Amino acid sequence: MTPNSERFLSDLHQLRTFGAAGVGKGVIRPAYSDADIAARAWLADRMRAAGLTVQQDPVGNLFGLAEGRSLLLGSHSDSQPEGGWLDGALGVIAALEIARTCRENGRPAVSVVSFQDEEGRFGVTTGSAVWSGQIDLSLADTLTDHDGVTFAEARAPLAAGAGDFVDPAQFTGFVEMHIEQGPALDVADEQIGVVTDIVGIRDMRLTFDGRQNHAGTTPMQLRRDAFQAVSAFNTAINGRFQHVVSPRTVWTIGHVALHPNASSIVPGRATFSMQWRDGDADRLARMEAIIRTTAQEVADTGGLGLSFGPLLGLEPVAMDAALRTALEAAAERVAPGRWRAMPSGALHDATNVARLLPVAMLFVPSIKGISHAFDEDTDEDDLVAGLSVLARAVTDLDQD
Ligand code: HGY
Ligand code: MN
Ligand code: MN
Ligand code: MN
Repeated sequence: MTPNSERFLSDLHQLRTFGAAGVGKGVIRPAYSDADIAARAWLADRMRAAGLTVQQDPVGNLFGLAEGRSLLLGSHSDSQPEGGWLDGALGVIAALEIARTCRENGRPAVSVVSFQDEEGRFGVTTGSAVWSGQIDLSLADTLTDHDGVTFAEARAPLAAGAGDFVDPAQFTGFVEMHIEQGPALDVADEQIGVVTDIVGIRDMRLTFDGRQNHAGTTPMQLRRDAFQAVSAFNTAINGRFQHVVSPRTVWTIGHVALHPNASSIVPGRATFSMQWRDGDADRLARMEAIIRTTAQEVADTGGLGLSFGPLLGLEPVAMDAALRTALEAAAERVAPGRWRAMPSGALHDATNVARLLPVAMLFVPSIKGISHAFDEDTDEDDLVAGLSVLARAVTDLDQD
């Protein structure tokens, strides 16, 4: 079975026209934006043209279903607020091409999915988290984005015309192809990564409430400055984490909202995101304790109020041994000596789907290791190598 690499690349480039940023190949296609909805309508048409039955569920996860029991392939087609053209899109379009090729060859049955809000406008991998039961829909509906829009409000226009949640019992397993989003494969000039396990994540919003006041007349010692609290907190946790972390542990304050955010006003409130990731759930818990204690100390010292948003998270997961073996065998045939087994430091829908089905993932290189940025890219040869590995693995699994 040989997938059509020209058709695959053509569809991949067509998908990036939805929300094209006008900077390189970058896209702006956050979950439920007009660009995301338009891209999903186009994808649904492509699924139908491939002979699949389209079903969109109440949160906007888009499935193209084969008849009977099938392997599920896919990823997500929403992007970060500033994203690349391949993060998620690659796995969805590769799935579409494999499903199409399989139908043309008469077998095996392959279904396709594009999960919604993988990039966490509202939570962490929200669409697949709801589908898999990782979080209840009633809880997800209360989550807000950074502008205060709720998940319930964002999905309402889609939910009106949606079908039911797709029954996972019809799938035999899930395989997600993705870009690596880090430098390992590119630096080693390798073409394929077969994922061993995916890190765990914790994500929480914190708010310091101080006293909004005049920036010229308020003496420094009388201030209760919410930004100074964020700054002190950041310095303190960087020090305290050193006793707990491993070289692979990461943490990020990626979003800060100051109120009222003006040069001549001592900020009265600061709400910020705190995210941390590691392969060891105990370490994630120790970091959480440091975060909570440190934030409280900073608040008490500066006379500020402190509140915590809901703690969102996903546990570390290992990939299914049999699916992984199939990907490794296929990788060795397509790219002999130019592949490796490796962990994933990025989160993926596969983490949630692992609650329901055997899952596995394969990576292709990211040039210079760049992702979640407009200049994310991958060599065409590597994109096609990844597609070939996926096709071979799907064929081999069918023969087992
Ligand atoms: O942040 C992540 O790891 C994923 O791309 N959402
Ligand atoms: Mn992704
Ligand atoms: Mn991403
Ligand atoms: Mn290369």
